[in-house]
Amino acid sequence: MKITSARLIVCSPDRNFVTLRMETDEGIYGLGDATLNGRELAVASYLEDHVLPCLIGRDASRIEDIWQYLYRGAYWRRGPVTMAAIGAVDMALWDIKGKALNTPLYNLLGGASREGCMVYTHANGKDISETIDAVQKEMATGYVAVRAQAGVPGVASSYGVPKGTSSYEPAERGLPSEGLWSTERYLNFVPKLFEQLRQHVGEDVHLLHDVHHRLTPIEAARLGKSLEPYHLFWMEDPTPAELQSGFASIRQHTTTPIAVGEVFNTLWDCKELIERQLIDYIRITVVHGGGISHLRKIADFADIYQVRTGCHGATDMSPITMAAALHLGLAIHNFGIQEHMRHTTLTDEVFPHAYRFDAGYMHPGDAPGLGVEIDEALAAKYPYQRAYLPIARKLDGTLTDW
Ligand code: EZ4
Ligand code: CO
Repeated sequence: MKITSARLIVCSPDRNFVTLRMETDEGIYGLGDATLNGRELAVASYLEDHVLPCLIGRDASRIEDIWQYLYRGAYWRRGPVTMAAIGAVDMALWDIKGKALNTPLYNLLGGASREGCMVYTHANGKDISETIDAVQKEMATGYVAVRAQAGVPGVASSYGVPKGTSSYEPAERGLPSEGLWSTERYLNFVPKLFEQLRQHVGEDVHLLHDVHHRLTPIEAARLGKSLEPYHLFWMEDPTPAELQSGFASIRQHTTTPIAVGEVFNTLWDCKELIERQLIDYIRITVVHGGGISHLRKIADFADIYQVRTGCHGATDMSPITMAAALHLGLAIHNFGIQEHMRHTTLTDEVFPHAYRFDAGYMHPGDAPGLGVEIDEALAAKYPYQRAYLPIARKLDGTLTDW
């Protein structure tokens, strides 16, 4: 089965998505997600100008060989743009293989290891009481795990808290906005948030929290320690992870589980973190981690060290990545949890999909391949719009890590 053509669909149904569509001479096509939040067109160009021309005429069944060809053959390795492009090609090829064999992707990855993938969603509020309401609302919808973020008193526009009344979306259209940050106020506030939360929602629901790389290791250690009474499912991205050994000091001080990796793109970004058992959950996901083929390798490596997966699943992972993550999550032994930030109705209409949510768990469905389509006519009505993640500065103007 030969690849006959491949093209990109760039659209913005409420937010930007870059989608690869690959056709074969047997009439089977595959879809891949290539969305890199705030840098979308760089990946589109990488694919269109440098990758897709090399793929025409190649055997679509040789997924591993094409992966190695793109990773090793480019000479320039790794990085989010490169790995998102490889990820899109890899997803499309797995989609084609599933359709060719008439079976859902999870079946090709070893079959289901569980009935469904536990997911967590987001609850955000401008203060503690709004956040408690938001967590209770998500629990009522059926979620058994919820990430809680609240506005920090004295810190304008805190991470994860929507401006106005619209639902939270990490990217904002136009040029990047700049918010303020105070580590001192944050560290004093967060334990109060979770103390109140546990009082109101009880002990059973899993609570998670995202620090978004804004602390030093010793500050993160203090936070983890102060949150121990409220037994979080995890503390996410406590400190920037370029320095992997930095996590050792967090580990020495706290039993709060640690999740990291949504900005990683290969195993090499987390090798030491996993090998030294400095983390509990690895958050790298299919699109940004070089596709299903590479993520499977990371998950298998992590399994040896009792590290489980907790794939990034914010709205910038298109429904194609969401499906891929659910197929992988259903199949691998060391699945931990999957992030599920619901897409807007319009996004779901552009990407009709077989995956479904039921009582806190998600299933990828049994359609052949990934089980996601794209309505190109609808997508065409929503062209790309420039958008960025916001930037934050400390009270004295210093740029934060995020
Ligand atoms: O900043 O998806 O856990 N989720 C997050 C998100 C990420 C964006 C990055 O594109 O941290 O808000
Ligand atoms: Co995060």
